[in-house]
Amino acid sequence: MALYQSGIDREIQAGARLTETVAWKRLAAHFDSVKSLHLRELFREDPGRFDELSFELEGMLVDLSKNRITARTVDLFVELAEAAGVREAAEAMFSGRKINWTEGRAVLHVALRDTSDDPVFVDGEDVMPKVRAVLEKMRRFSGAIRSGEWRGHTGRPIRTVVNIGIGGSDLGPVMMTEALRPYADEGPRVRFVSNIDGSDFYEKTRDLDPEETLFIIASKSFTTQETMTNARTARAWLLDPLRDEKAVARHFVALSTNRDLVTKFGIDPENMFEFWDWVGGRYSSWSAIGLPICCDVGFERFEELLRGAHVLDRHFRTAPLRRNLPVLLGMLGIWYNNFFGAESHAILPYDQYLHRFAAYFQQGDMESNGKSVDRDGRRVDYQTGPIVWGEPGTNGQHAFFQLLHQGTKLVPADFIGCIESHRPLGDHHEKLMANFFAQPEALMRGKTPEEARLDLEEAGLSPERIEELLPHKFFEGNRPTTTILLQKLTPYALGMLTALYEMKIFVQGVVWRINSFDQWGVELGKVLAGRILAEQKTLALGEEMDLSHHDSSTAGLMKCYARCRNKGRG
Ligand code: G6Q
Repeated sequence: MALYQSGIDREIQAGARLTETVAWKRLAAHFDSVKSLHLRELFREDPGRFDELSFELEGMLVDLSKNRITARTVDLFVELAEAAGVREAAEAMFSGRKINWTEGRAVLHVALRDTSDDPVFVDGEDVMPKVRAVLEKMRRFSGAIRSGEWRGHTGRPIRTVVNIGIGGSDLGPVMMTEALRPYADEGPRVRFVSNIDGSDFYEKTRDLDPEETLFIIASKSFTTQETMTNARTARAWLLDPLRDEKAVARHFVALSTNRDLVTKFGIDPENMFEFWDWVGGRYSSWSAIGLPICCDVGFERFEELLRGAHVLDRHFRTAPLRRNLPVLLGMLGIWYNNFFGAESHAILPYDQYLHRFAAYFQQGDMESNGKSVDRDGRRVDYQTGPIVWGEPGTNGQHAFFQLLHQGTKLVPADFIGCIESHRPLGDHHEKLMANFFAQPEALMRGKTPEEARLDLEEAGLSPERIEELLPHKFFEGNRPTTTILLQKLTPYALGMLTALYEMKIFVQGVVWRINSFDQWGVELGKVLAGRILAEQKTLALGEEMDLSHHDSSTAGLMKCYARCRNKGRG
C-alpha cells in the first residue's frame, strides 16, 4: 500500500523512469544551460548573490551562494522536491506511518525530540508518554551518576562510564560527547568501546578501577556480536576482582529494545533504558542511546540538544520549500550527484570539537541512502547516495585539499564553522576562521593563467621557467561549497546542525525513491561472520574441513590463518 502518492509516482506508474519525469527533465534542461557557468562570473554579475542565496535560522547561517546554481535552479529544485512528494513523505514520517516499508516500521526519531505537547501516534498509540518516561529515567540516573549518589558495589562513586555499542549505538554519542566536550565540566569521564578487536576494550579499560566503572551496554537488538562479546568481557573484567555476581547490578545498565535478552544477560530490567523499533540505529542518539551524553554533560544539556533538533524539525515540516534548509541542501546534493556526476561529498568542520562529525554522517548518509532498489522494487538506473567523508580544518588543508583544488574530480564540500570559540587562545580562532573563509573563496575563484603569470613574474622568475610552471600554478576554480556558520557550538546548535543533515538525507531518499531507513547490507555482515567463526573453530582444532562452498581465495586465507595461528601457539 502506498503511503503517499506524488506527481512523480503517478508519472512512473504511467511508464516513465524517474529521469524522464517532467520536473527532472526540466532540471536537466536547465543544467545544460548553466553547467559551464563559472561561479566567479556569477558573483561578478550579481552583487546581491550572497543575500539571495544565504539563509538564516535561529543563529545558523547557511550560505549556498558558492554553489553552481542560479535563482532559477532553486525554483527547479523546489519543483522537483514538490513533484517527488517531499512534503507528503515528511508528513507520513511525522505522523508515524510505516515509511520504513521493508521492515514494516515507523520512523520517529523526530518524536524523541518533540518538545511540544502534541501526541504522536504509532498503531493508534500515543508514544509521547513513554518517550517522556524514559527521558525522566535518564534524567534521574545520569544525575545520580554525576552527583556521586549512585555508588558502585563496594560503595565507591563512579568515575568512568564506558559505553559498549557499535554503529548507531556508538557513533552518535561519540560525535556528540566530543562536540560537547567544553560542557563536560563535572561528573565522570565517558569512554566508548565499539570494535570487536580486543585492543579496543583493553586500551579503554587498562587504567580503570572496576570499583569505579559503570558499563552502559548499548544495543538495540542486544544480539550484535561485537557488543555482546565486549559486554561479556566487561562482565568478566568486573567480576574477576569483585567476585560477586551482585556487582553487575551496580556496574551495568542496558540501552535496548530487547528486555528479554537484557534480563538474560543478568542486567536488572530496572537498569534498562528502553527505546522502540521505530527508532533507527543511526538516528538513535536522541533516545536512551543518548544516556552516555547525559552522563557526560548533564541531562539539561541533552535536553537543549533535543530542543535544537526539534526547531529544525519544525522548520523542515513547515517552512516553504524555497527557504527550507534540508530541502535546499538535499536538492543541491542531487544536483551534484545526478547532474554533475560528483561521486562524493566532503564535510569539513572548522571546529576541533566536531572532529567526529563527518564520520557520524558517513554512517548517517551512506547507510541511509546507499541503496539501489526503488519503492517499486526495481533497480534504479540513476545514482543514489554519495560517498561521504571529511576531516576537520585546518588539518585537511595539509592533506587532501590538494585534490579539491586541482584534482580531476568534482567534490562538493560543506564548510562548518563557529563565530565564537570555546577556547579563545590568543589569535588561534582568528587564524582558523581566516582559513575557513579563504578556502571556499579559493575553491570558487581559482586562479586564472593571467593571475598565475603575474605571481611568477613578481617572484622574478625567468620567462622560460614561467612558461614551464604556468600550467601547474593555474587553478580552474568553480568548485562548489556550502558554508554553515554557527554562533557557537552549543548543545542547541549541535541539535539543529545534526537534524539538518538528517533531514537532508531524508529529502534525498524521497527524491531517489529509496528506503533510507533499512540497512540490509549491515544485517548481511552480521550473519556472514557468524558462519565463518564456527568454521574457524573447527579449523583451529587442526581438523580437515571441506571449505568448497567458499571461493578459493576465502578458503585459502582461512586455512592459512588457522595453520599459522596454530604454529604461533605451538
Ligand atoms: C544503524 C545500523 C547499525 C546498528 C549497529 C548496532 O542504523 O542498524 O549501525 O546500529 O549494527 O546494532 P545494535 O544497536 O542492535 O547492537
